[in-house]
Amino acid sequence: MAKLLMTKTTLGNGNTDNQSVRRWVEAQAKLCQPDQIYWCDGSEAEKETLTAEAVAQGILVKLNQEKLPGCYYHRSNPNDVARVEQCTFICTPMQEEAGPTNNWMAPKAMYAKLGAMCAGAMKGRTMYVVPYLMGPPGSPMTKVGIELTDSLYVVLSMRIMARMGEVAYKQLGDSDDFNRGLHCMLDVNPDRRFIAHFPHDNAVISVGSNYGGNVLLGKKCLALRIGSFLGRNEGWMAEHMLILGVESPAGEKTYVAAAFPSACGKTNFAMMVPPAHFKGWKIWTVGDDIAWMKPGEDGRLYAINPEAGYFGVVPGTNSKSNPTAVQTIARDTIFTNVALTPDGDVWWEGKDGPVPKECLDWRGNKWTPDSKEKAAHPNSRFAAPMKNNPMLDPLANDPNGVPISAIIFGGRRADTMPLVYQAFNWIHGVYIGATMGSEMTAAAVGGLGQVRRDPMAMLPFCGYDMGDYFRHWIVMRKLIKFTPRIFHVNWFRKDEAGNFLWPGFGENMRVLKWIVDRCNGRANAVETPLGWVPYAKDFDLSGLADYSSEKFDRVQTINYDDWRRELLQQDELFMRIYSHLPKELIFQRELLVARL
Ligand code: OXD
Ligand code: MN
Repeated sequence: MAKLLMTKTTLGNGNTDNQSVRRWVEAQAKLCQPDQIYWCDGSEAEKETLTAEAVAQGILVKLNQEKLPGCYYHRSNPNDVARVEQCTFICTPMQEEAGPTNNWMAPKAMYAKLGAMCAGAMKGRTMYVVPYLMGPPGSPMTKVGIELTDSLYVVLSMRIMARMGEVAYKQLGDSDDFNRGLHCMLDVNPDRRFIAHFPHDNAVISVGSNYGGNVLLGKKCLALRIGSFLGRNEGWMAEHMLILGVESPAGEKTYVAAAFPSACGKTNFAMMVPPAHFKGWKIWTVGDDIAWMKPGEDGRLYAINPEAGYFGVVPGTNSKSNPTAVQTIARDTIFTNVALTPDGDVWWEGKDGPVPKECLDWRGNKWTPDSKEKAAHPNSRFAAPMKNNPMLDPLANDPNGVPISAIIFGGRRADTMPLVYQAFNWIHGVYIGATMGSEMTAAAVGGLGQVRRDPMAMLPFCGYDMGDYFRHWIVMRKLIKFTPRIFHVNWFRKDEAGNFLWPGFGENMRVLKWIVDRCNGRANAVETPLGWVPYAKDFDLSGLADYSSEKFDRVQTINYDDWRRELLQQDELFMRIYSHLPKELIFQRELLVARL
């Protein structure tokens, strides 16, 4: 292969003849002025070299390899621990295209602003060229991205989260259709932090952060914000959804996609282990965060998981909440912002086993059980390869994806929302998704605990106007012959004393079974103003200790006062996005009011 015509020292074995890639990298290097350019090839040897380098530089700490083979630890700057929506911009030529729920700046102005910040920003540093795929190799749905970054932590995380290296150049060939991602850490200063998307150029520039959601550019930036924009233009859907396969004892497989806001249990749900009572049932994981869905030739909706790893919230992960994750993160994992024990192990609130007598907290300060602060940051994360998942679906790497029978929307709601109900039809389901609300979590900075509208869990991730996005959902109906059934769930409803009305975790299998049975024409349901719901007698509660059918009725109650308030809150979103809001959704609202 021809040597790269770089003016800088070039390192690494990654190489490409693709002229568009080479010209673009050259131009960015001219701007950022790194001392050297490292072309990643994605090999195991490279992983070893770069990991050793990261350890030598103090970016990673090698964990106890006997307990945690292949695992490393990273501490981020304490000002940089979550996504920052106020610093996230959609830069379309017209503000109207980005819509009222996105921050906007004209592309020219943003390129100029960030260009000035990036100028010379990599002096004395290395620019890593990270080619990657979102999606299985060879899939017509797969997209190529190239991320240029001065963060070794990003390089090593990207190779877990995406299919990274030569495989991307192979898929790209001599095309210039790749996402151009530039990441400069700068001084990791919140005042100089921007995550800017240029959907018309298929480009992203991220500066001033080193937190996963802001800087692993394949994930939220390409797979969701740019992806949703591309999907609208190209006739497919990019969604903030897990994908799982439910296998019955008879071997019947039903695939389900589910949208919950960040840190509301998508990873746990995607890796659920059915309780003992569900003998012979299995849950297989396809993905835990993102689904790209496209109508197939047979008229069904097919989904791929564009990612290759899991970037999950650590606290609360244990063998009750997610035994599959416990196995998945036992090796080859990068832990960020958890606590570090004296024997080179990691710890977090809610981990199995004893609380350590002493450790270093996520900031590196001494921590004991008497400390007032949490040892692990509430948004501390693991980055683990999906191939470690013992329940990885055999079709997770299938270029054709998996056929989706049900779509589930859900939020974290202490009141109002029943455990489960089913939409009357697709358009009603779009309304249910569009009006979703959830209590805010630590995955994003600000507003903890407040209910905010988070349509389809895409509020922070939709790369264009939210009303147009709803329109796209409605248009997709015409392209899918066998539409998935749509459901809403809420695992988090509480009674007046603040106790959860549903046990959650593995017991969510009971809800999933009803959903799967509905899709396969087997379960009864009764019509309510909200949609179809199960009667206690049609819902499997057997073997669930201390759970009466009265309690089930309570978790399913429709409280009319709550719903009046809910409708007013939903209106706030609809008013905000009114100019592009499809009229169909206003009719759906009227119908709901009439039914209530
Ligand atoms: C995530 C998020 O990291 O949604 O997946 O914040
Ligand atoms: Mn997410």
